[in-house]
Amino acid sequence: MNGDDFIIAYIALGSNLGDRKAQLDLAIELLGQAEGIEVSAVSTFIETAPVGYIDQPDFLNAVVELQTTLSPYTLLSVCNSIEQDLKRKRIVHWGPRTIDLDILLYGDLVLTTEKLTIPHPRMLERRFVMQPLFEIAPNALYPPGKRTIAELYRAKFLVGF
Ligand code: GSY
Repeated sequence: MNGDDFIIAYIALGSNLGDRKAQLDLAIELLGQAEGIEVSAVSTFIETAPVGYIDQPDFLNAVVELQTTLSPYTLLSVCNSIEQDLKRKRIVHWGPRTIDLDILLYGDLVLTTEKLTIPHPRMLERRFVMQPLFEIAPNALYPPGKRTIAELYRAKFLVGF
């Protein structure tokens, strides 16, 4: 990536069908190959029980840190294209699978539109997001209040810390 004007963004990834690790690996590789994106950190992949609709297989979840010159909407398009690419390949290669890529944070941007909400509206309540995010970015700031991810993670998930 050329130029110095990049934004640090965080993306959550989750897969719960097929070869989950291969799908996360491929999604991260495709993110890194996209014009205007450099992957600067990758969390541990963690196995998590489904949240919300619980009658489905366990997930493999991760969070990546990006340095990007893309706008939030272009970054969303890249994420959606990678999801679609991986879902299409399913038919040919590996059997059923799914992958989700969600933008969590994009610098200090706060955005609420029909298409995109940043920070991600449910990230703070999701351990499968906050744990890997805390691992790679404890000092990242959650806008607009600007508490750190470490503070928010500990307050919600490490009671008594
Ligand atoms: O986009 C989130 C997809 N998802 C997940 C997930 O990634 N992990 C876990 N543990 N539960 C989930 N429920 C949904 S929906």
